[in-house]
Amino acid sequence: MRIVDARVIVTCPGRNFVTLKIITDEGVTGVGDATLNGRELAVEAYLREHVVPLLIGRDPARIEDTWQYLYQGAYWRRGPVTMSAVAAVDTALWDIKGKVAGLPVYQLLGGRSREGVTVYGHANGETVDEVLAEVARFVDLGYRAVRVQSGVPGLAKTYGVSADKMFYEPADAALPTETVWSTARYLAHTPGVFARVREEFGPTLRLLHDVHHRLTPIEAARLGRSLEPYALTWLEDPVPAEFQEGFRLIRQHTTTPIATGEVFNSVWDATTLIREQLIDYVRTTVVRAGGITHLRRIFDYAALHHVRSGSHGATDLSPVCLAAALHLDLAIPNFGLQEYMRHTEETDAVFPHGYHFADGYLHPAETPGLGVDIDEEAAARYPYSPAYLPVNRLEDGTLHPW
Ligand code: EZ4
Ligand code: CO
Repeated sequence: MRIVDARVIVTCPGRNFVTLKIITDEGVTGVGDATLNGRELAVEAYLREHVVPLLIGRDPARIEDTWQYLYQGAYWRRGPVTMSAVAAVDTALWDIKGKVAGLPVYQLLGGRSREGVTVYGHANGETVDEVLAEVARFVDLGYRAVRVQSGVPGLAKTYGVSADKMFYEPADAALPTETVWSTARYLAHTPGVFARVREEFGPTLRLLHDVHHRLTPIEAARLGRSLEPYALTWLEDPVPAEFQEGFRLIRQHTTTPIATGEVFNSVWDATTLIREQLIDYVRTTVVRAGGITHLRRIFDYAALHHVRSGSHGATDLSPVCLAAALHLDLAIPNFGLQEYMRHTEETDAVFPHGYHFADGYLHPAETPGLGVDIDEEAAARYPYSPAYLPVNRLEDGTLHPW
C-alpha cells in the first residue's frame, strides 16, 4: 500500500480547524487534526509545503519510521507548529492502520484498560450562585468530574467564564481582545467559591480548577494550600510551565494535586516535572504532542513516575483529536481524566464520528480506525475566518499571561 495524496483542509464551522486527510492507492483514507488555535495557517502551510510532498509514495504502515523521518528529518525539532503537523500525519496513519486491521485503534494500542473514559465538563458563572447552578447542570447530565471557574469581583472578564455555557470559545476576535487581571482579587475570591461548591455538592464530586498560567510559584503554593480543605482533583496550569524547576516550590507547600501541559509539545517539556514527580497529571494531547505515537511515549514515561494523563480537550481540539485521544485514554494504564468541551452542532456535522457520551464517560467508536472522518463538502461551506486568543494585562498595563 502507498500514500498517493494528502489534503490539508481548513474549515470554520463556528471556529477554525485544520485537518489532514491521507489517501492511499487502495482507497483507504485516514484523518489527523492539525489545529493550532490562533496560528492555524502556519500549520496548514507547513503541512502543504513541507510535509505532503514527502508523504507521496510512502508505505502508510510505517508509522514509527514516518514519525522519525518528519521529526529528525526536519533537523529543526519540536515547537507547536512542527509537532502539530507531525501529529496530523501520525494520527492519520494510525487511522489507516486500524482500518486495514479491521480494528478500533485502542485494540492496536494494547486493548482496553477500563470500561469508559471519565471526562470532566466546564461549569462556570459570573457569580457564585451562577456557578452552583452550572455545577448542578453538569451533575444532572451525568458528569463525574467538573471544572469550576468563576468571575472575580472587580474584573470585567475572567478566563473560563463564558456567555454560552456549553461551547466556550476564547478565540473571539479577528485581532486579539485585551483583558485585565488582578492576582490579589483572584486569590481573595477563589477559595470561597470552592467552599460554597463543596457545601452544596458534598465531599466526593471530583472538582478541578484552571489557573491558566497566571501565578508565580509562591502565589500558586498559597492558592493550593488555601484550596486543600476542598480536596480538588487537580489545580491546572498554576504557573507558566517553561520553567519546570519552579514547580518544586509549589510542591514544598501544598498537597493540592497539580496538572499541567496543554501548551507542551514533546516529552522534553516535562522530563523534570515527571522525573521529580512535581506534577500529578500531564495534560498535553494528540495534536499538540506529535500524535498518538509521541503522546503514548509521554504517558509511558509518566506512568513510570506515578504521574497520570489528563488530556486537553477544549473546543479547539477537533473531533478528530478527541477521537484519537479516547483510544489512547482507554488503553493506557495510567489514565487520569479527559477534558470534554462539547463541539457545536455545525462542527459535529463537519466531523461525523462514532464516539459517544453516557453516564459521565466517553466511549470511542468500535468501528475500525479512529471512528471519525471529515465531510469535505460540508467543510467547504465554512471558509477560514481569522480568530485570535485574547491577551491579558495587569491593572497598570503590564502584559501578563492570558
Ligand atoms: O485556553 O484550548 O483547559 N483548557 C484550556 C483551554 C485553552 C484553549 C486555548 O486555545 O485551558 O480553554
Ligand atoms: Co487549561
